[in-house]
Amino acid sequence: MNINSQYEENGYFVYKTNYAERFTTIRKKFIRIFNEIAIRHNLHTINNDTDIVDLYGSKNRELWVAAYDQLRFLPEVLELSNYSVLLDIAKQCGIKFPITTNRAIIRADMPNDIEHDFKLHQDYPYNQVSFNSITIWIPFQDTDAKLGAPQVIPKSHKNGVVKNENGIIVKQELEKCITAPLKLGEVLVFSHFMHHKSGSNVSKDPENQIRFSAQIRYTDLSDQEWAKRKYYINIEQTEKTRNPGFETHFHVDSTRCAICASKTKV
Ligand SMILES: O=C(O)CCC(=O)C(=O)O
Repeated sequence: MNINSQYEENGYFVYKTNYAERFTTIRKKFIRIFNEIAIRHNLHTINNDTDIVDLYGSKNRELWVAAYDQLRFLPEVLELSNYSVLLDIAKQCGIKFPITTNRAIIRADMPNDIEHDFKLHQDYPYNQVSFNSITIWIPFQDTDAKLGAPQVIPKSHKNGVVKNENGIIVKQELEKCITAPLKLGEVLVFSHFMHHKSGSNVSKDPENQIRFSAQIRYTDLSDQEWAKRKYYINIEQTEKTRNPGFETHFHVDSTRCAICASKTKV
């Protein structure tokens, strides 16, 4: 199966990029950001994951939060969405005129911190952009089930937006979830309609305790259906707007989409 048919059939696929070295460099820079704030507050230097975990568990949690908030603004992070391989993936998923849906999101999932796990959801309700939009989930280290590899429900992208409460799917069919472990350099690509959730980070590996990841989202300015909605973006995230007021369905290309073609007015 080529990427395109795998994607259309399952709603997701894993892609091996040649960016492992770049991702390692970015991870090291993340650690440097935590170090920078620590030494400026006369704390011990931060050299590794264990030091960051210690800061997180200390009375200086607010410094952890301040450093975390800066990760997404690193120039190296801002340029991720312009990586040629990622843009090529977007093209292979039918996105002809890629634009980022929002700024890159960086997660730093700490061990045994389930409070921030994202329950089963679809990305579409959160932005409501073109139906062919994709998310590229990038790990900055090997990410197995113990480190909280993402969980997906294959083929769950085929029915448009399903009923949700504040974005979280009402019918939680967790038994259908499979884990998508990723090696450094691999990325997980999925449709905005695919049902997915966080895996829990229960890592005990001192070298690899924090699950650093980026989520890059591409949407398609050339998508006819979205253009007709005047490039609507659901910026106001209320429960009301997370259940779209229009019919939704997965398509790779609105000009080839039978459902879009059958509608005179979207
Ligand atoms: O990284 C995670 O654990 C969840 C992220 C996610 O599901 C999302 O951003 O849509």
